[in-house]
Amino acid sequence: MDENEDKAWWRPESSHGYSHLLSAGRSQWYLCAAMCVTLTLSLSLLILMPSRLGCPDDWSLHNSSCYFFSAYRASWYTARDSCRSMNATLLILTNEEEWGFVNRMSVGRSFWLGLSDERTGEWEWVNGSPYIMDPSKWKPGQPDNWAGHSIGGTEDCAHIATSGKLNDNHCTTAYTFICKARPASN
Ligand SMILES: [Ca+2]
Repeated sequence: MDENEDKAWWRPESSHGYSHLLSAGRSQWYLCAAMCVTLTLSLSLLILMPSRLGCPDDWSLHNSSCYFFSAYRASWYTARDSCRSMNATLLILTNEEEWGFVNRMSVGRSFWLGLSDERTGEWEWVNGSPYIMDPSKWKPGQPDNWAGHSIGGTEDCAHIATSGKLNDNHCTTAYTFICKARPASN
């Protein structure tokens, strides 16, 4: 028996035994951590699940936006103000996909959208953002800013015509209209 062997009697475990204990402790810690993460995720899901995005009655939810297709007609100004009164904006289109959706939803009807050149002579969205002219979206020969209306003035507001293309018309013309809003959590 050498000196080292003699001192080994008080060790509760060999060095291999310690690592076994350490390894067991680590496993328990990992298990606890995994359970905590699972519990946290479960609670988060329970909290978040009921708060789904939703739109008011008579509005359509599409790609995280709410759309209101009015059943009544109004001038462009009244349409704009009506949308605002509902915490929405007269329709501002942001991409081709949205244009397709609105077109499908408005087949055979005329709707105002939030597009006008009345303020500056340049076409702009109702929130003041510039409109990039895309002739393919307009009826042939439009916008023509026609001045033959008996009420005077020209055509400064854009609507989606029954053909599914854009046309400019006198802003006081009565058309149905489309509002767009962010969905609310409910
Ligand atoms: Ca026109």
